[in-house]
Amino acid sequence: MKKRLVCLLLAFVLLSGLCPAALSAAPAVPPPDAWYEIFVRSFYDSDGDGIGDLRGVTEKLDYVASLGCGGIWLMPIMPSPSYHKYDVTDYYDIDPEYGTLADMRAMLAEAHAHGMCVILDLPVNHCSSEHAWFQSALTGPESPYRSWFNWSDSPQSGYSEGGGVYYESRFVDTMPDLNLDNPAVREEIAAILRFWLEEVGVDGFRLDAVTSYYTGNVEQNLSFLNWLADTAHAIRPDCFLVAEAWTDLNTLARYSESRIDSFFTFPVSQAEGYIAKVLGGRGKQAGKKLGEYVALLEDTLPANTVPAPFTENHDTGRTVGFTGRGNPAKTKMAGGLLCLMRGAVFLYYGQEIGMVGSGEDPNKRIGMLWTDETSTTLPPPGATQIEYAYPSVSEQEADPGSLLNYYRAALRLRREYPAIARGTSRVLPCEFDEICLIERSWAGQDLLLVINPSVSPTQLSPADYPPGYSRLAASLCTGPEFSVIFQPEGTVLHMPAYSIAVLTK
Ligand SMILES: [Ca+2]
Repeated sequence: MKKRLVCLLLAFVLLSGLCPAALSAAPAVPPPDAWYEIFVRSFYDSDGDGIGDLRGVTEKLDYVASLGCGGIWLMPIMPSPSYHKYDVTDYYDIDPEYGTLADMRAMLAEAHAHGMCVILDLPVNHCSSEHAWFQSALTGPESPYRSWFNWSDSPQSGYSEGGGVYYESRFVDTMPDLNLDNPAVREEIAAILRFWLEEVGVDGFRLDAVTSYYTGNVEQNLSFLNWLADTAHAIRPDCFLVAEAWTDLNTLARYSESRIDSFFTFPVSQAEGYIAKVLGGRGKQAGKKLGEYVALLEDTLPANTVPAPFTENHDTGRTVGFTGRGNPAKTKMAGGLLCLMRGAVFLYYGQEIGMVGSGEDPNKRIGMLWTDETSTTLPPPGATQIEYAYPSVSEQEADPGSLLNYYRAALRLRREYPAIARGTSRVLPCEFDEICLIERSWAGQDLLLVINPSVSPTQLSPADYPPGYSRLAASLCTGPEFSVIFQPEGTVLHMPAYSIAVLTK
């Protein structure tokens, strides 16, 4: 325990960019402000069997650290009959495809030595139909596990037939929903949390499918989430919990009132999300739209929550799907806008090199392109599109103007100016619809973010931004041939297409 705290303190020191603590239970170490989601199977294969594994993750920790992400979210790693492993058959072990508990402990030790936190995907809405609990429950009402699941004598929506009766299975018949009202089930979940937090040493959890805990009942979901949060924080006050409530902004605001640290900000993500809408069309209103969306988030989500914005994850189309394969500048800008969001931002592996994928889930989860296509893991079963729109990691590392190096620069900006992730946020009026002005204040530092998410270069004279901001502290542009120019010092600000400037007083 002591060692972990030392590691987390080290993380705190190393990563100056940390987000506002919503950890209500204790004055805890705040979570990192940038995270990296890894699908272990498709990330890096250490032993040549074509399947990514935990040793592969360990080998690539330097790479994740080089991006500037202080946290890693591992998609499910527990034993499971499926390739995606969201249907667990044993909550206390590692799937042999990925390695062993010893590999996991070694990976955690190395991640902590890098100053990084690691959280585990935890699906407890359902388990696998092959789990011993469900196999026993299927034998009949006498099974001690019968009451661990929800049964019906008649067919109904969200139920599947098993042994002449019907069991709740909201996603698919191979994923029976657990009966979360059963005290024995809650006791088991508490033991699972304790095992991973105390005996293995993970730093928290990503909670899968929380709106399905009690389908259609937000109040019951909130009550269960509060129980989960209290249980986990009692085991380890500084563990980080981020939950998947795939829902609209107003419902997300209700969920965010719970004692869970953070919820993924789904309205920001995907082709229908805020960032895509800002970058859509010719972008004449892009700055104005961005300001409206940022203000909407600030006004709607409770102040004590850590927003967790993202543009893509394992269930969604990739970002390049809405920015366009032939539009590296817009693709960079989507990443730049994401990295300016308040809270804990989440990148999905391969996003930083512009990986593509849409349609069937396996297409969104193909092998990370490290060098060339012979360097990737085997495609997940069912993948129908295995193609890459942008060069590999090694090619992009060698190109200062690559998307990968843009992401690194954007995350460096976020780290160097913690007010971006943690500050109070105020959208300021602006004369130009192309431009968005956002003020962030944190720990005595005031920043002015000047953002041009449009294709129109724009000049701002001193009357167009608040007084006092006379220093161009940093800037981020999408093409090597452009830069933000502020001259004579503290007067006219020249913002190229798709550019970001950070001004200080
Ligand atoms: Ca392997």
